[in-house]
Order: sequence, then C-alpha cells, then structure tokens
Amino acid sequence: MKLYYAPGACSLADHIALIETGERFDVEKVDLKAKRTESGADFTAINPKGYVPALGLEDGTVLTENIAVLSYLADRAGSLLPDNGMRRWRVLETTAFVSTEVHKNFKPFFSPDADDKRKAEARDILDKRFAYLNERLGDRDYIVEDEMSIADCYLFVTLRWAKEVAKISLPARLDAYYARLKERPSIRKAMETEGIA
Ligand SMILES: N[C@@H](CCC(=O)N[C@@H](CS)C(=O)NCC(=O)O)C(=O)O
Repeated sequence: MKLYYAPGACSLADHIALIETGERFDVEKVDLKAKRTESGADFTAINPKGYVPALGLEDGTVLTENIAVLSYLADRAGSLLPDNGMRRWRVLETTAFVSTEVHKNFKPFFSPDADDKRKAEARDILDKRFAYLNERLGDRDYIVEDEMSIADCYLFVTLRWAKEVAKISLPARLDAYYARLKERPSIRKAMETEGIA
C-alpha cells in the first residue's frame, strides 16, 4: 500500500492509522500546489480530485476520502474500528463529525483569500465543536469509549491545526488529550516522517 500525503494535512490521520495497525506501507509526499508527487508523477492522474489522502492498493486501485480510507485501513487490519456493535457506529459517527463539522471549518485558515471576518466566524463554530468534544471526552483517554480508534487519529490532526494554525485555545481536557496523543509512538513516528515533529 502507498499513502499519498502532504505534511500535516488530513492524510496524517491515515499515516497514524497505518502505523497503529502494523501494516507494511510506503508513503509519497505530494506538492498540493503543483499537483506533483515527490517522484515527479502527476498527482491528478492518481487522484483526479487533486487532494490527499489517496491510498494506492496492491492491485492498482486508488481509494480516496478520509472516512473511507480510515475505515478501509481499520477493517483490513481488524483494529481501530470494531466489526460490529454500537461502538462501530459511534466511531463512525465521531469520525464523520470530525470530517464534516471540524475539519471543514478550518478551510478559511488554509485559504489565502479568507479575510479575518471569515476566520473569526470559523473560530466561533470551532469553539462550539471543541466544547462538545471536550464534554464527550470526559475523563477518558480516547474520544469513543476506552480504546484508540480512527476517530482519535483524525481528531488529533484537527487539534494540531487548532493549536498550530488557527491559534485556538482548546478546552482543558481536550488539550490534555492532545498532549498525551502527541507523545504516542505511532503519532511521533508519523510526524517525524512528515517532517513536522
Ligand atoms: N473530502 C476530502 C477532503 C480532503 C482534504 O481536505 N484534503 C486537503 C488537505 S487536508 C487537500 O489535499 N487540499 C488540497 C486541495 O484541495 O487542493 C476528504 O475527506 O478526504
């Protein structure tokens, strides 16, 4: 398998998940502006949508969209997402929340033409989303019940953007959760490989 990634982008969630599952994999960096991979390939020929993550499979299939890629990796390895039972749906519910309600609201912080008003509006929404997640987390170590899941892999990435890019101060429990995850070996390794440790 090969993960196409950009340093610190949402593909970091898949990178962490790949390390967590113990799968053998390669990574290739993508220049998202030039739409070129590190080896000089045209990235739009790999993913016509032009964004990461993209996961190249052994048979040449390319899988895209973070929720699909994360779920695929988890099901393939039999970890980070239970096979059945309500916990599976809670993990997917939370992963979808991170994608559509958290990730998407960071758009103004990555868009060169977003003005301060748009950023302030996005910050207000993100504050509400993080307050909800802080309550959901409670005193637990992981965002869904007591086990690491794909939702944690993805949430970590957005909390990093909150701190490093949007300069949002996180509620206390979520902040401590971020600090704990940052020291997790899989996350340290993924960040080192991407050159953002
Ligand atoms: N709908 C996609 C969105 C992925 C996405 O937002 N990727 C960003 C990085 S976090 C990207 O590659 N942006 C570059 C671009 O759109 O040109 C998903 O959920 O996987």
